[in-house]
Formats: sequence, structure tokens, C-alpha cells
Amino acid sequence: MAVLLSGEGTNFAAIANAAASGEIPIDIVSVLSDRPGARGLERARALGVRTVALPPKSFPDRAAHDAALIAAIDASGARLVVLAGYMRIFQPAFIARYAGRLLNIHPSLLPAYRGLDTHRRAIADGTPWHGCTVHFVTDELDGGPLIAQARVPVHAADTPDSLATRVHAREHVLYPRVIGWYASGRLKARDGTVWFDGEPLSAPLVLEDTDASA
Ligand code: NHR
Repeated sequence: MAVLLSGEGTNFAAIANAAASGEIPIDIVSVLSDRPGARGLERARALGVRTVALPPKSFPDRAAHDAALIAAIDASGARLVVLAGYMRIFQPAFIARYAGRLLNIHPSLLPAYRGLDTHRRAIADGTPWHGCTVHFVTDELDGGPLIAQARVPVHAADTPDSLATRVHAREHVLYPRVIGWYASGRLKARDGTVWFDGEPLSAPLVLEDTDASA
């Protein structure tokens, strides 16, 4: 698989750990970023993973940037593409190329809070539960078929940062697990539906709560 990231790369690190320990049958062949200074690229280099930085400013438009990403991903031999804090919206040609093999983890219980700044918005609404969702990526922003979620409580004293920390801890468990399902052939996207163990999912799978998340 290839990983695309724009920032810290903590989800990448969690996936790389799960792969290195043999927990999931996956080979990370490339880490790509739109931000040459992304900390996640440094983490990848430290682990000996090939990295590619493609700043949007080097391209005339989004389509050209996407095309360069496609060329780099395909040259790496990746069959699965995983967004892990990647912050640039893709044009339809990118989405079409990786249909059914492009995953994202989004920091909310989708369909709630699509888009950016999810932790602040959840706190402002006084919602009691928040969390993260892994989904197949489509042209509908944060609107592709849902695969699995993990939830966390929102505490009265939470700030966006404290809530983000609680959500991140669950992301680092949920994302490697879902990628493992995909890699072992248990998880597929077909006809706009998610299939798990040969059955269509009518609702996202839920990662059981643990004391650590509360
Ligand atoms: N692309 C498509 N076509 N569809 C999706 O569902 C996508 C996508 C690209 C990224 C991740 C998503 C998230 O989990 C994602 C899903 C960035 C933005 C955004 O507004 C929105 C959603 C996500 C990521 N990006 C701005 C842009 O103009 C830039 C924002 C910034 O740099 O801070 O691309 O949250």
C-alpha cells in the first residue's frame, strides 16, 4: 500500500507498527505528501520507507498535481491507497483510478461533521459522543461508503485538543485493523456498498470500547 499524509503521520506510524509486528499482512511501499516538511515523511524515512513530496505549487492546477501523485503511486506498485491526514481534495480522475481501493480515516462519527475542524464543532454542539470513521473515498467529500467507526465520550471540560487526543488514540487502533481486513480479503467495495466477510454492511462496524478510550 501507499500512504498519503500532510502532517504528523501518527496514523502512518500506527499502521507501520502493525505491519512490522506481523499483526497485518501489508507492505508499505511508499509515503507521499503534498507538504515537503511534513513530519510524517521524516517518520517514513526513519523506517526506511520510500517517500515522495509533491508540493501543489509545482503544478499548474489540481488535475496536474493529482496526475503526478497517480504516477508516483503506480510506480511504487501500491494496490491500496490510504489517506492518513491528507488535506488536499482530489479531482474525479484520481478517485476513479483508485475506486474501491482508496481509504480515509475521518475524525468524526460520519455522517456527522464532514469537512474540517470536527472536534471544535462537536464540542460547540454539546454532542455526548464523538469519534472516527474509516470509509472508502468517493467524489462526495467525506461521503463515501462507511466501513468502521470507534467512538469516544466528549467530556464537559474538553478542548478541541483534548478531544482530538482521545480520538487519535482510537484512530491508531481502528485504522490498522481495517487495513488488515482489506489486506486479507475480508473487506471489499462493490456497487457503492461495503462487503465484509461476503455480506453487505448495512451500518458501519463498531470497534468495541475500551477503558483506555474513556
Ligand atoms: N477527496 C475527495 N475527492 N473525496 C474525499 O472524500 C476526500 C478527498 C481528499 C481528502 C480527507 C478529508 C478528511 O478526512 C479527504 C477526503 C481535506 C479537506 C479540505 O477541505 C476536506 C476533507 C478532507 C481533507 N481541503 C482543502 C482543499 O482545498 C485544504 C484545507 C487545508 O489545507 O487546510 O483541498 O478530513
